Amino acid sequence: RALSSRTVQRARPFLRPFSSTVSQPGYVGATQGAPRMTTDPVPKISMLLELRDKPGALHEVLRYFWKYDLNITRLESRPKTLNALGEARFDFFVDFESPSKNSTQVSSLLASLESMTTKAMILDEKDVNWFPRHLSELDLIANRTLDAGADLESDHPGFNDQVYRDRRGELATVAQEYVWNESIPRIDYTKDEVATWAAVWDRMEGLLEKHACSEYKSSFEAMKKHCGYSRENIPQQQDITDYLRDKTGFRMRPVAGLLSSRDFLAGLAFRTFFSTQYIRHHSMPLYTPEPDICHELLGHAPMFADQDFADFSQEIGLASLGASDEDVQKLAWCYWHSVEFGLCKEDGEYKAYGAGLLSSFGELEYACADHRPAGGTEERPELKPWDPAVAGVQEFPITTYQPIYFVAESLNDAKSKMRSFCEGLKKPFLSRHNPNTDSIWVDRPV
Ligand code: HBI
Ligand code: FE
Repeated sequence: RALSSRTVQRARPFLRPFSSTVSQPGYVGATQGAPRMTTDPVPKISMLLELRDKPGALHEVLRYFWKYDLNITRLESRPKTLNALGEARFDFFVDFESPSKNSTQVSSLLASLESMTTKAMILDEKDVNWFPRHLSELDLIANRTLDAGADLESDHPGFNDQVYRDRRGELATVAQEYVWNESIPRIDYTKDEVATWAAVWDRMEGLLEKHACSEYKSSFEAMKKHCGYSRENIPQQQDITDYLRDKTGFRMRPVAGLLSSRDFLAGLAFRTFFSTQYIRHHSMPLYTPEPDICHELLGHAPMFADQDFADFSQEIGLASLGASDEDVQKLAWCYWHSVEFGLCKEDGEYKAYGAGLLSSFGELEYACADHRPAGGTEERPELKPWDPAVAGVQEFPITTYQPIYFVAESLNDAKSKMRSFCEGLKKPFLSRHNPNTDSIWVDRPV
């Protein structure tokens, strides 16, 4: 069994003072070289190695540091959960002295380690993108909307309606002025707005009963009781937040419009869902080209009352913090194929847990209806088992129904597959959320 951090840090705390002396200048570690008596600190390189959990795995790897005369100053291990194939792995963080990461010794070391590790990388702090560390720092990203929140495209149903445009401007301002520790302003929705909400409600209610997953249905019922969900009333974000915070610690936060994937996913790391407050144009109550309150409150909000789903969403958010652009895209595509369009199995039937489905009467039916081969020429979507490695690179259309849906065995299965996938991403540090301080804890300096 590979050395576990528990063995080192808990069972033998007395070893700690000794291990720290290893990094003192002048100490001769496991190198063959002559003792160095200089007091100049030698530059250090940090490396992440992922190893299979088997006897001797660490020993095999460490030999090469010795072989290339690289002096190790710190060694830390961290067990990982089983990967998709059920294999146990360990991450090892190794610091060693070297004047440059481009030296021949370091290149030789990397080349040698390639074949005996499942991942070997130099951790370069300059590569880490900035990310919020505390809930209050969501204020710094909340207004970086891609559109201004109120500028409508010429093909938007409300483009020629000045009253609608003014209202959009007003609600955009409410969102832009919101500060993280205030309570969320209550919106006094107009009669017309409530009528649009009711039109969507009437079309969705029966379909949700038939095709929504059981977690959604029970939360939805509870939210009718506790947060003002009804066909005559558009619920308020603060009431939903109060309810969700008791259930799963999730909260809503107003946003004026679309955020970049990176900014939007960062909110999820803090169990925060950026939610619009405006409603679609009344001329087309069953269509919206952008997220609106019907999508956020009917599609997303009830799902965040489920613990597995809440954890699943936060998992994507935590993985996105400081990730490369490439990995953020993968996570955004996973989000799309799950949080927006995910299906799960329930007693042999396909049920929706994705908000894009739960708020679209046409597509909900299309995605969940009988999946036996159609008799005629009717188009049928393809179903694939939920696998983040596949979903993360699966392209999708945004203006038509999805040609492919990913099906999870359960929300718990969706979560554990997501967790293993996130652990496999090349990220030089691990981030966790501390709900007591609303901050992100990172396991090494970045
Ligand atoms: N921004 N405001 C907002 N709402 C979303 O639902 C949203 C977003 N930005 C990106 C996004 N969704 C997803 O499509 C993924 O890119 C994460
Ligand atoms: Fe959405």
